[in-house]
Amino acid sequence: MKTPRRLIGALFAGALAALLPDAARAQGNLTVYCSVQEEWCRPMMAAFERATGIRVAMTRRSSGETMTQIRAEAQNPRGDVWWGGTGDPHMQAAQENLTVEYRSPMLDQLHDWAVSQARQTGFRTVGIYAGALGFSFNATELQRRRIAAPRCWADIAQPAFRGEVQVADPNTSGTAYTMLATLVQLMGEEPAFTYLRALHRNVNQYTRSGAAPARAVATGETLVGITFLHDAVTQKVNGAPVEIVGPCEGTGYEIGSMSIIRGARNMEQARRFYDWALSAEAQAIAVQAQAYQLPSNRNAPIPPQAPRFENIRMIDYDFARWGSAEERTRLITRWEREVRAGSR
Ligand code: S7P
Repeated sequence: MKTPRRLIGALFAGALAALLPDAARAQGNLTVYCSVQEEWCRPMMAAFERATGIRVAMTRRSSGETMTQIRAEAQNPRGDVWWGGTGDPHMQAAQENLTVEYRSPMLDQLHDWAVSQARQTGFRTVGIYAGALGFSFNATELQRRRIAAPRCWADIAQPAFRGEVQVADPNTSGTAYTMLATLVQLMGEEPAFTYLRALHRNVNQYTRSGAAPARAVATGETLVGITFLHDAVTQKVNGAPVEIVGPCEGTGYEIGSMSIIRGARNMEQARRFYDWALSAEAQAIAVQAQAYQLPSNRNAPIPPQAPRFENIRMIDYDFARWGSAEERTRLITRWEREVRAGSR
């Protein structure tokens, strides 16, 4: 039996809940695995909580790491939505049946490239942003050392850059896998691996996270960093002496993606997040978080600082092939054996 005081308390709480707007009431929980930068993950989750009253538990990890985690948890899924990160591992997750089909009513607001990502996977993933790959360099340091500004992939594999290039590890990083698949498509597989072995001699560190080399360029810790160009833009906007290069030979790009995890415990909330994250309003949060990708919603504002594809020599990246489980595993294994294991 409830005591009168408890009863009054319960009645009061019930009356209060009835008066609150929908968004302010607890509407359940959601676990999101986030693979963009922490600075963007946090305001996204906070805005979703404010808009819906759904409480979000968020974990941030690189794309490859998140893919590995989802696979490891397949028998007992803990996450509901995987938001952000390069498209290739999302496509692999779809192929491995780790994610589920969802046809959001928001699809008709998206650019073709975002919907095509969805179609290719039987609607198990969808594009949320796009960004070109390239590199950046620290202009002050470069000038101090009297090295000519690199403009091409070929330049940064030259002896002048020995120990001066940083890039992530494709085992953990979607950015680094995008580089691997880009070079193979651009040069052909054998020449690409010859190039990667030459580049390896110049690499001072393979980082876990894809955007880390852009931060290292900004501080002068490394001369050159291979990243998505928008990650270098963030550093430049913050005043770092950084120059950004779309390589002269051409380059690849990512379609950053979102997927619902198979066995999600909070499926209804996962779908609400999915729909909301595809809205122009949610995608506009990127700029406030200094994320300068191209948004997938046609009505979302394009940040003026965003590197535009029409100004860069782009390859026709084959996402279906290079996002497949077989090719992704094969390329990374070959890179481990023939590049990473080699001496510098
Ligand atoms: O910073 C944003 C971003 O570059 O990070 C994502 C990336 O996959 C996460 O980093 P990893 O390379 O460490 O996986 C990109 O999707 C996104 O544009």
